[in-house]
Amino acid sequence: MNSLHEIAVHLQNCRSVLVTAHIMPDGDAIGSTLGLGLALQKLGLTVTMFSVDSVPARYHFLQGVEQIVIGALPAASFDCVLVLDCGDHFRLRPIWDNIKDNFIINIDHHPTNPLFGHLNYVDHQASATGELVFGLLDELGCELDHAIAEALYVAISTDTGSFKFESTTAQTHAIAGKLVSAGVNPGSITPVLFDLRTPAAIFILRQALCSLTFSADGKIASLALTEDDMQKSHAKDEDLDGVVNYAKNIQGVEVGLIFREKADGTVKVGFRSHRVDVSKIASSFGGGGHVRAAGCSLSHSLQETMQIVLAAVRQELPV
Ligand SMILES: [Mn+2]
Repeated sequence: MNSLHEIAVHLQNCRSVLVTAHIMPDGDAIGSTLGLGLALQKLGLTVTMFSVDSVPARYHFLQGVEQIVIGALPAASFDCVLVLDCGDHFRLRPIWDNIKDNFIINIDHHPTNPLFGHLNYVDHQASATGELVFGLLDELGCELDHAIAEALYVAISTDTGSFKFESTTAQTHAIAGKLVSAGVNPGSITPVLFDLRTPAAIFILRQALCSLTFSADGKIASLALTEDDMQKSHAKDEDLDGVVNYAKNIQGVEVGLIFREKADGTVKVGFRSHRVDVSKIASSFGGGGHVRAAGCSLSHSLQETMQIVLAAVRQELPV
């Protein structure tokens, strides 16, 4: 493992960089990409910010977000590729073959990260990759402006569920404090990030709640959505953000699950837990994540996937 200082020194010798994060980006992926990308631009580098999948609408207010190139990787050469918030290189699957021969810098906070970069900085104590980007900007001597601060604030506040997850530390709040000092207004951003819902998100939430089932004496709560449910609700993947928490937050539940049948025949599974290490369970199915929030995809029918995953979760329940 390397230090942020080593990464900063390396970047000072780069001229053209690609900054990217995982597929189906969340607030940490977008905020970290944008925060670091804008900062490196300020330091005079030629920066391409890239995301395989589109930026969820709730992050469109961020300044500079329109600079993030979506979908097809530009045919340019880069001195290095900064990969942010990717628990493993599979989370960059659609472009990995095109970037893997570049010099890769891997900055992440997932405990399952196998250190796939040439330089790696993985700190699973950090609440968000945004915290690590903040540390890197400090090493680079980059002054925060409003756009950078807002991007990093979005990264950190979304990955901590608005500073309420256990991953939130004194350091998290100290960094957030500095971002507020740099001009971020939590009172105007937080409702946009956490409260505002599209009609489609409410329709798919209703559908998800109708599918609620319990197993293991009420210790596991599952939600299941078919592709048909998604289409009828006109819901996009981003409309499912946080829906799994309705299962997790039921009294007596140890593990909340959401099963989402996808058009390609796979079933995506989201895990949330209070005590159980769900990253271990997700990893056993080729996925990954954090101890209390993880995910994986299986190539079985919805019913079969539910049986397989529920059996695995039952094994891990506290006695
Ligand atoms: Mn993250």
